[in-house]
Amino acid sequence: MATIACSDAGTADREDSAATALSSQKTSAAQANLRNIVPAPVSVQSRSGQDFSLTAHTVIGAGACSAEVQRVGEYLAGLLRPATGFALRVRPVDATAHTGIVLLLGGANAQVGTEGYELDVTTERVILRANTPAGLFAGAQTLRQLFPANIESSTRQNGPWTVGGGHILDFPKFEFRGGMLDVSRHFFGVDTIKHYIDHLARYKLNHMHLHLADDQGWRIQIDAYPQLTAIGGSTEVGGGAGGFYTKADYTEIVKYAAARYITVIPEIDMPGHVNAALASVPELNCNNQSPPLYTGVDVGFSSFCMDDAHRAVVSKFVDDVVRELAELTPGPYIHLGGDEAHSTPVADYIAFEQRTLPVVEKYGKTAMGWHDILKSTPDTRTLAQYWGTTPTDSTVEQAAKRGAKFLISAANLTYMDMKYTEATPLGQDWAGLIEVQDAYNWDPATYLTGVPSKQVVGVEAPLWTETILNLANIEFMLFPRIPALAERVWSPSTHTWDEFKVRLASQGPRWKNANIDFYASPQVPWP
Ligand code: NGO
Repeated sequence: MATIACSDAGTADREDSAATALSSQKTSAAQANLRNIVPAPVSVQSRSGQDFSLTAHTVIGAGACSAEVQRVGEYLAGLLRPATGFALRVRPVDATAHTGIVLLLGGANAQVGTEGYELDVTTERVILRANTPAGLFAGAQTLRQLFPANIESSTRQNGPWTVGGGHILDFPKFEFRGGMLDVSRHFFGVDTIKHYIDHLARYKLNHMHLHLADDQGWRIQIDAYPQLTAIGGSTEVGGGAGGFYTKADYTEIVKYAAARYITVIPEIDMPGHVNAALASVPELNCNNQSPPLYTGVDVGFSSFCMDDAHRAVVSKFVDDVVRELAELTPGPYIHLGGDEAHSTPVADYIAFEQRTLPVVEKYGKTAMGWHDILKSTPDTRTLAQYWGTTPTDSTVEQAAKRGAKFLISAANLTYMDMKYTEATPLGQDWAGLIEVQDAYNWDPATYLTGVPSKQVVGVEAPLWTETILNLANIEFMLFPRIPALAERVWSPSTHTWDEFKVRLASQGPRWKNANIDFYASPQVPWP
């Protein structure tokens, strides 16, 4: 009988990986999966003759020690049940369990830190060890990839459900690994967001940034200004019905993400990109009159009123919005946009940011902004998100000297709304075409001129949605580029495109089985 168990003790006898014969000449299909993991683990060693099989008698046990470990066990069981058709009950088992899949909190190699894990596969059992539940969750994503590709199917498939024997030690290179979805240009309901979260989780990304307000739509309930959603949430690019998240919807999203160890970052873009707010709240306009709603795709034409007479009303608006957002946000960050404020005079922009970014700190959060905010020389707690298209930017270099930290979203490498080629149907091309090899072939640690790697927190892949209408469109733009970026931000930089593209190819059948739409790039040797 196989079980998934959990334990705080972490004292289950360790397979001594150094002493075990690890190299395998014989390659079973199960062993092949060990070499096909994306993002590539820090170290993978296979053990011939040690494959593990999940069977109909498998019982999954977890949780006497920690409700959270039990939950990770349930999550893993939930991934494995549909295709196997096995019941996979999750129940408590102690650390000496000698069969099954065992989740152990504690006792992992210290190297794995707070998000990594160790996975040991032998004929008898699979042991997943981590120092945190987040690490166990990451390990569960790896284990998922060790099963045959039809494990991803939502209907019962034929086994055998065999995992290659071996040992994996793994942990991320960067602490911030994220994706952004623009829900303003087109609105996406809670169910679509949950799929998006699952796609990020699959590749061990740990932040989801939601671009909640722009010229075309305001998408989050703010009690102090109900008209923001009633008016500002009522349309989108192309004039569709738009929509918005109630606080209950948003809380549901945050909870769903948290269960996948993903931190949600809300963004309200300001002082430009604010037409939806201006259309909803007349007092934010210098003439106290609202402009019409906007359903086009231009940028840079809107601004909060910056004159002295409106300073108090704009400041109160910002304070109310940030306060309510902070209340909805367990994570550390509130993002205040700040990009392309072409209709705000520069001096006013700088003064606005100097007043506004500290409001985020007043409510106990850390401010984030597009790197345009660096013009206002914010304090070094503020996280700047770099979205330029070249590695060299003098404002960035100066800020780096002052100690600023950066999140890299270089538009020509990480923008998921850029087309793959001129021929691909969706997306834009203002920052260039991004084929999957382009998304892969760079190193975030050394990318920005004058920014030492210790000042780079990680990478985020934004998906702007001027041309993106639904989940299938979202998936087509993410796959296969999001796994490429995930590897850049998780794995050691030693991996090469020629080797990665083979691993990436092995993911294709998984997406097909999971009904995930993707761009079948000719650069990848799909099976
Ligand atoms: C820019 C612009 C967005 C667009 C996006 C489209 C930033 C930070 N501001 O990126 O408003 O939607 O390009 O690619």
